[in-house]
Amino acid sequence: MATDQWHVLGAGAMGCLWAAALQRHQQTSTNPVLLLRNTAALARYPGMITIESPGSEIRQFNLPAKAVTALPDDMPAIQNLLIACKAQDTEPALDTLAPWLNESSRIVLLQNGIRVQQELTQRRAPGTVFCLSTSHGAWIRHPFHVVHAGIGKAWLGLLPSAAHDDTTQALAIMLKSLPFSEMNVRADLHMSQRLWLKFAINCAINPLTVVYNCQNGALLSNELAREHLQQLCIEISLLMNALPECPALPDIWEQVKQVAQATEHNYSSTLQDIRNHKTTEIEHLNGWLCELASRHQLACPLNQQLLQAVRDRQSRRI
Ligand code: KPL
Repeated sequence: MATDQWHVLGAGAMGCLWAAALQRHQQTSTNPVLLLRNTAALARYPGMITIESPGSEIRQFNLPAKAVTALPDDMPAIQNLLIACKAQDTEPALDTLAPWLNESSRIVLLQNGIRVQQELTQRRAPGTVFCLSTSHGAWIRHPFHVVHAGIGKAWLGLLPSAAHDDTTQALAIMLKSLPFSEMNVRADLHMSQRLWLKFAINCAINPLTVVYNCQNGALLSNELAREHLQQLCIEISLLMNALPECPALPDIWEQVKQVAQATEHNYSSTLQDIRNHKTTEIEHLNGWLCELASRHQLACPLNQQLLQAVRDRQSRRI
């Protein structure tokens, strides 16, 4: 059996992008298998993924796919699983996949937030849960057809886990298995800090793009939104400084300004979900931050208001 067989869970923009890159990376080995939500999703799968990169031709990748809900009992254990579904869908999907996961199955998480990453790191065997944080920009033109709009970078790391001290070696092995060159993946030995910072940035940008119904850059150019963003960054910094589990982070307002500028034409993933009538990851962003704040009796009025505003928009599905 090939040692580097990959399964990719989730066929959104990131799932398709990484599945295609894995296939190119593993030309001489086994094709990655796309894991789809159910048999209805499988029936809609055209048998290939299409990737469109500005300035280069459209490429198609024939990848096998299976429905998570109809995997054969005798399927061998999954060796490597890249999870590209939303944060809130991860644990239910892993429960369904449990019969095909064993102690040595390696999991790579691509979600926004930090809660799922922390929980799985604690729950699964040491050194088997990896986190990927990426600045690649991609969106779905049609189902299974992705536009790779922004060529970015990706960072791979593990969160600290008491029983595992061989992080560097585990990372080096995993890095080789991923399409490190094509997707600009590099190892990060301080993944906790990177994920907390990304979490802080997402808690600032994502809900406000919903409230102002705008691209990321407009949060800086619209005076009212900019003032709101700055106040929110102050609250988030105070919270992050007070949370004992959060590592020291650089200035949140400066970091948020840089990301909003660099992604000025992007619609945040939360606003895209709202516009597409999908459930957002807000419970894993401001929802989780408010939960941590309440555990430590810290006030977070701005985060609470924004959480409620996104929940309202989500429940109205307009
Ligand atoms: O990660 C993002 C998201 O939209 O979820 C940002 C960094 C805000 C870019 O759009």
